[in-house]
Amino acid sequence: MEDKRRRARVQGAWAGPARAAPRPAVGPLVKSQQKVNETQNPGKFFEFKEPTEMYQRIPEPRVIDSAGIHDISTSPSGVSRLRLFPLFIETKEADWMFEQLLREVPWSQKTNAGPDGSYQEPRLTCWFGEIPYTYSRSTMQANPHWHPLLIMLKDRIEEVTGYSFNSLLCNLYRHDKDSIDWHSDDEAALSRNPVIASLSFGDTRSFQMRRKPPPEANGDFTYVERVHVPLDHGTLLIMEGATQEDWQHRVPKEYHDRRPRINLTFRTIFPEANRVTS
Ligand SMILES: O=C(O)CCC(=O)C(=O)O
Repeated sequence: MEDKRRRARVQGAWAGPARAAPRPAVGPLVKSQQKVNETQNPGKFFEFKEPTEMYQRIPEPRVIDSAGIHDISTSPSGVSRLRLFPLFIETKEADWMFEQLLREVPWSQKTNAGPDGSYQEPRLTCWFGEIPYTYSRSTMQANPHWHPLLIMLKDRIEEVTGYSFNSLLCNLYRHDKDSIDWHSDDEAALSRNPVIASLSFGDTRSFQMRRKPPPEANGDFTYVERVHVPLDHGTLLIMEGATQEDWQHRVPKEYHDRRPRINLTFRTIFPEANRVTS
């Protein structure tokens, strides 16, 4: 037993079988043996090194699912603000509205121009408004033929929020693999600090936001703040202030089955001549 204890003291763990011959003094033995082992088994011995870089934590996303005003950031561009109205449209009413929009909106698949050529959007869309809307280097032509239900919804949102809108981009996510990638609604036609009213029907999808990184991050989004908003049947989300300047958003593909979802984003488009460019 005494021999076992001695070996434990020397090496910090039980060593090999006891040897009959006496050993030299403990200190030098440890050092010289460690040296041999380090060269024979590189990487097996723990060596403390001062960290050369600051440890940076990847923040957990903030989940916003309660009614009210949520200021998600403040910067020199201003406050980025979300307003959430769960059950803005009561469920029974939302049910028939969803069915009607699914059937009667003239949905189509838009083709955009990307750096690697043209691609079809992984969702269906429809544009309503007197002014054409261009994003991802492809234009949706003016379409003044508003569906009466959409006019009714626009009026309701305007009444409650006090904002007014002249255009609407409708998105139909047919299933879990339909999505919209990271972007900001920051086209010049929307002017500065646009207010976007986003009304959802159908299956719940995760609306995800990430803050744009500071210039020194060189476009690396790893450590930026994130916000997740589950958008369910009848929920209204208003994005305002610096939200489009300071944040991006997306609706990612899902790994589990999702039934169809319709999202209506009411916006104000400014004619070319009146755009605020700063
Ligand atoms: O479907 C959504 O909730 C988001 C739609 C969107 O990001 C957009 O139309 O720009």
